Amino acid sequence: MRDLGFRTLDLRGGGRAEDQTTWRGLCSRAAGLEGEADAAARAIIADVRARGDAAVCELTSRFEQRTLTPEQFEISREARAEAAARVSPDLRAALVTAAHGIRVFHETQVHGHTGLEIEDVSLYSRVAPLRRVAVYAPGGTAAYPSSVLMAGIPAKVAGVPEVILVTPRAPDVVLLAAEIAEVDRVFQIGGAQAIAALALGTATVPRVDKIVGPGNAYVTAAKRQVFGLCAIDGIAGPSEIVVVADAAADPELVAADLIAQAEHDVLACAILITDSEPLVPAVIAALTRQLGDLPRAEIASQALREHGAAVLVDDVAAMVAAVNDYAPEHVELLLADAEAVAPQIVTAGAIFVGAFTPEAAGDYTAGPSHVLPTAGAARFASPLGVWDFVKHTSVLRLGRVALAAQAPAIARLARAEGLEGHARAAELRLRETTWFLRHD
Ligand code: HSO
Ligand code: ZN
Repeated sequence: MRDLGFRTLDLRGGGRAEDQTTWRGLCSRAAGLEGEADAAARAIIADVRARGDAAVCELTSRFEQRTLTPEQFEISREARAEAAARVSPDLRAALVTAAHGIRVFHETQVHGHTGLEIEDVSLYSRVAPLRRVAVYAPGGTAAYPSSVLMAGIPAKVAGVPEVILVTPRAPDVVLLAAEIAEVDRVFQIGGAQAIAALALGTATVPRVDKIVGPGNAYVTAAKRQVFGLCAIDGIAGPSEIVVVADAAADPELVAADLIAQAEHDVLACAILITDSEPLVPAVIAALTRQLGDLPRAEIASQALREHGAAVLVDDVAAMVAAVNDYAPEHVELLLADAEAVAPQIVTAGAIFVGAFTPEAAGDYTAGPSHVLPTAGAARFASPLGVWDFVKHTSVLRLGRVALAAQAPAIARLARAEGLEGHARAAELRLRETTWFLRHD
């Protein structure tokens, strides 16, 4: 049998110097840095800004070999319903099951107002949904209906009145997922030109407040460049998993879950971290066997070889430290005491605790969104959730007594900053005029 090439890094007792260097390299990976896609996206955004719909049509035909007129950008309600009706009943039932789990979970995230009310002062943050957001769904083999549920449902639970699905290709099952997620409109445009059109607005494409969802390098580059014109959810890199396993773990489960990640993409990262030396060859044997009849074996093997590794460390504390350094999108704990280790992991996008929680459950039905921070962004970023689709507005109300108490400080600070107008704006209100008192 051909050697899988799944490298082993030995970090025990300080580790081999070259393995340490390789591991540091894996931990400092970054999502698509500035590159060729950025220059292309910049030119596309400028073109859409100048020519709107005409640019979107021309770029779609150039990059996607599709002819599309502006009247065809949006898929009509009737066409969507017809497509959704063509999906097989068992696939429909599975999507409904997944949507139920996702909706129930996200309803736990909805929150109310915060603030304080003391005497004649009321200060609070008003939480309100964004008014219009776009969910981008990539085309090609990554046209996942599950991702439409995972982004569309939290947006709707947050109360966004208009959720737009944007995708270069809309297979029937994606349109059914849009219907189940209660998406409002669907546009069949894609690439950097779609991102530009959404951020700027064209005659046909409405301007949105936020764009979420993963896309290819050009979509990602365009999202980064339009940030500021609208919000974005983050910069998505290739999907990744760390499986943390000890001597008690079943090597077949470890291998299955590494493969489930590696089959996404040749760039996917699937890493095993363990303190059990015998587990490593057992997992490699299981990987080789399981890849034998896997439809996407080519992709998975290349990902395992080029971006995967088995990392051998001394003990549980070292496993935890390694996960926190790597900051994975997903981490699975296949440990005798997974429950005790989970709270110590602070940098992962999602933590899967115990042998009955495969990452695949998180991908489809469990409920938390599978749109998660990648490329180490889990150090500072969060899973997609209801919080991505709301904004806060501060609401301040002072009465006369409160303003009188604050006015001297306001005036003093304003004058120190050379802003006399500010000082007067506060002081004016405290003059004893009958006109003013009527508004008190
Ligand atoms: N594991 C992927 C999501 C996905 N898996 C969609 C299957 N379909 C990134 O988190
Ligand atoms: Zn997946």
